[in-house]
Amino acid sequence: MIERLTNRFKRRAMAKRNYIYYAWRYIANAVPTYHAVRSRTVHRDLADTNRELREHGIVTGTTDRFLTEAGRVALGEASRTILQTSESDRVRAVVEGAAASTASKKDFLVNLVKYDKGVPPDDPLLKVALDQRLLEIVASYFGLWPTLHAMASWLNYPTDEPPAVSQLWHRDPEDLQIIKVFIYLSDVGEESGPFSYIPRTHSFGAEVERARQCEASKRLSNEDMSRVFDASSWKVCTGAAGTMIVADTIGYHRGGKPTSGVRILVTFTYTSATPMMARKLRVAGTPGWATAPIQRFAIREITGG
Ligand SMILES: O=C(O)CCC(=O)C(=O)O
Repeated sequence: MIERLTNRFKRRAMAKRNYIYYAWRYIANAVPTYHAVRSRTVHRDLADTNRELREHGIVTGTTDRFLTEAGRVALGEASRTILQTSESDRVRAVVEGAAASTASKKDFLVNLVKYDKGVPPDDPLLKVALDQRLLEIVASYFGLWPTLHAMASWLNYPTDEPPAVSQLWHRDPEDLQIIKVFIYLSDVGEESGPFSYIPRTHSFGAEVERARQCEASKRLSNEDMSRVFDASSWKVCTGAAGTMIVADTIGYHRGGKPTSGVRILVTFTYTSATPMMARKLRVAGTPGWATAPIQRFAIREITGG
């Protein structure tokens, strides 16, 4: 029922809170909304971050802005393994064109983590995705406790092909509101294919009406986009390794198309409890360390052997 309603807003931003939004938040997501309203937040220094995210649809910074100390330690552990994998023969062969990409439809990236048997419960990347500070930021943005929908690590490499799929400007389809987090594990300059975003084109953002001019096509080139939003208004997220981006990807964005070198990152997707696209994520066991209710909620129904 709720999917029938929310589907009308798939890949669209809402200008105002309408009855579909209220049904999504207060009826379909009554439980996570109740939790967000009733629970005490642990981190009390997030007002500026939450305000920036609400207003612009995107907030960037170093990891200490978004993660607890424990989350940063886990990120260090995860990135050591991921960076090692990025130098393996398998990955080099793909980057050098001697083997096919590991990502369906995206022959410009390699998946650096594989969770064929589910995410191990003690996986350091899971600890980052369930970091309590990060979850509280997402909960404040949604107004409900988030669900962890997906996690991945990518290496993007240059190709001779024109920009395709996520390399073109688009809105994401997973839910009425979505938060994607990107953490760069390599330095990302203009040539490395930085994540780019058009601020205020997320739901309730000040540019939603103007962005309607883009909605006739699912994906837009830079040229098409610059007719509506001048390139000077694009937020191009270059940054050193350790740069973190938190964005509502209903807002217009496009992904990395490196022209030289590679871009390595980890990414998490958060939705409500009633996404329009089913989550494929599984956790192969119960993470005993995830003791906070907001953490357990984010992975409810997907844990176990
Ligand atoms: O590769 C990126 O920077 C962003 C990818 C993207 O567009 C997405 O995950 O929706």
